[in-house]
Amino acid sequence: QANRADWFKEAKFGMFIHWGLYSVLGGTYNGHTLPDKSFKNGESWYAEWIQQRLEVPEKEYRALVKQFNHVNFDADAWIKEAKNAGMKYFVITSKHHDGFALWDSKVSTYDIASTPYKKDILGELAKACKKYGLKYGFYYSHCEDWEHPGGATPHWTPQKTDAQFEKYWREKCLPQVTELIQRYSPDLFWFDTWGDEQEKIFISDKRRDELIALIRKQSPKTLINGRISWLNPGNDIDFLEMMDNDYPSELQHRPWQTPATMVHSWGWHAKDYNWKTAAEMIGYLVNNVSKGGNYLLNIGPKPDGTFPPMAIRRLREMGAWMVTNSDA
Ligand code: FUL
Repeated sequence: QANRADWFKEAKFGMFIHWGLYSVLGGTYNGHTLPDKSFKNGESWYAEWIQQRLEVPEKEYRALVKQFNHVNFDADAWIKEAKNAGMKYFVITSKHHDGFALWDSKVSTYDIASTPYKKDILGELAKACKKYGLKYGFYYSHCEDWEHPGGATPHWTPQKTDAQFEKYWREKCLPQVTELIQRYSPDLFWFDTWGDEQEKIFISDKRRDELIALIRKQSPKTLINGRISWLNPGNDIDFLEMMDNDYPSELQHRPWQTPATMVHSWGWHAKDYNWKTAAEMIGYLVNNVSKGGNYLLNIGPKPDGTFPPMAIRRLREMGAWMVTNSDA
């Protein structure tokens, strides 16, 4: 009997995209640049975390909406690069932790419709994926949301109450996930928690199961990842994000992938010089595939909508390796 995750098990290689308001800042705010490696207690000060890490005042961060104007965005060009690199699926940040929606959301004005660039980015990408035969899905930050007054924020900031979070959950999270399903019919959701204390309270088993049930009911084909609740994913998830074998053994027979990025940050960082070579990344890919897993490789597009040339070069090198090493 066909299983909804069959395609995922065969896919092996996918493209991940982190793109949002943070891309406009490119890792630098007010003369301060985020490091391109982990520092202080091994923490990663990623470019997509700039609002929190460099304490950008809310008003200023919101003002980036008016600067998010990616005149050179070309969905076809992105997906063609993915296809030529040998990738079989595509995952993009529909909403990262900052709370900004990359589609025209009816439940929030903090969205693409408020930017000068009003095109339906997710719709164009979904269309291109269909054209090139890639599956597609959305990263959606369901726990952290730095815009809604009830959304979770990092542990070093004042915490919300459970009642506040509940309001966020009903007003923004659940309706937005529904919008994404109804409008774009995604093949997967990539939810994001990372296993801290706060998550145990906010993403209770009850809320986790409510979100899963909502998706299963509306779209039985859509896969759900284990990071819907890092500490307690439950039994009804489809695949795991594996970084260092950190799941209980009873879950380890699930399909899995490693999310990885070409530099240190996931979102665009103009001064992140930590590019991995194509050869290194092929090594990671082969290592995963040899153990039955997938490799989801991330690119942080520039604010104008193009891929950094360094990323394109690596995608093409990997694609060339695929051609010379496949039996097709
Ligand atoms: C993490 C996030 O905090 C990072 O910003 C990034 O999205 C990574 C893939 O997952 O949990």
